[in-house]
Amino acid sequence: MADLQALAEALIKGDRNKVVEMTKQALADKMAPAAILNDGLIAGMSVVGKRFKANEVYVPEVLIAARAMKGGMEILQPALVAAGVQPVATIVLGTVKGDLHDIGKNLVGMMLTGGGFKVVDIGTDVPAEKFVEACKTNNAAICAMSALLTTTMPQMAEVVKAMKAAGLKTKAIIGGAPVTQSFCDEIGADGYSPDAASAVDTSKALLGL
Ligand code: B1M
Repeated sequence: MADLQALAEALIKGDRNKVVEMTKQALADKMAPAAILNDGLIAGMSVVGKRFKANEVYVPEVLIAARAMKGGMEILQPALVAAGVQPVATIVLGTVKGDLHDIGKNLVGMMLTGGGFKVVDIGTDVPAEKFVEACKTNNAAICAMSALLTTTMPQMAEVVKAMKAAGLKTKAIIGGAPVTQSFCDEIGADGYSPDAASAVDTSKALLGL
């Protein structure tokens, strides 16, 4: 019988081949796809997130764990769909207009995916109207924005303004090296996260999960 704790540990180590094999084995053993996802893959990614937050592991380890998670998810996805397992919620994610930095945004996306969210990544240099349109089209619960330049931070305020003008109920969260909680309060965003792992906690807290 497949061992989901061992699956989580293989993911923490970033052992993609092992994660793929163990996910296949768990399905062959007729384990519930939701259990494989929650107690294996997401459990492992959540440990990686906590260690990253505590500076016990760094960007390369997170990328390697995310690659392993992706391998497992490719195997698991059809079974999840067949079992009717829904993602926790949908999050639209992008770097704001004028800003091309995407390394942090991509890490945030990986952590959110690892946290069970469906992430719609709309890229970099994204204008406010495109955030709004993507939130509407995808019925997003959260709109997540990244900015690395002090000069592009005001674009976050533009997105929040455009979301309010469009009457969206979608929550807005922001992050990136120059972004702070006080800036978040100033522009009326719903949440701020200092790092990729915290973005999962902030999103879950905002949705009462
Ligand atoms: Co640029 N750059 N860059 N750059 N760059 C910085 C940001 C800078 C601080 C360097 C410096 O001067 N010391 C500076 C900004 C200064 C400022 O505004 N105060 C700067 C500048 C000035 C520029 C240009 C203007 C340079 C020029 O052309 N004259 C130019 C701008 C281009 C543009 O965007 N229009 C530019 C270009 C570039 C490259 C293209 C060369 C490259 C980007 C490549 C890429 O992203 N694909 C680049 C890089 C790599 C950097 C540095 C060196 C590293 C950024 C990075 O990826 N960090 C950066 C200096 C530095 O930070 N040491 C710098 C690693 C990443 C994991 O961290 O993105 O902070 P970070 O993400 C973290 C958190 O912030 C958080 O989670 C992540 C993981 O924990 N987070 C979120 C991020 N988004 C979040 C969203 C959330 C929650 C958390 O919720 C939604």
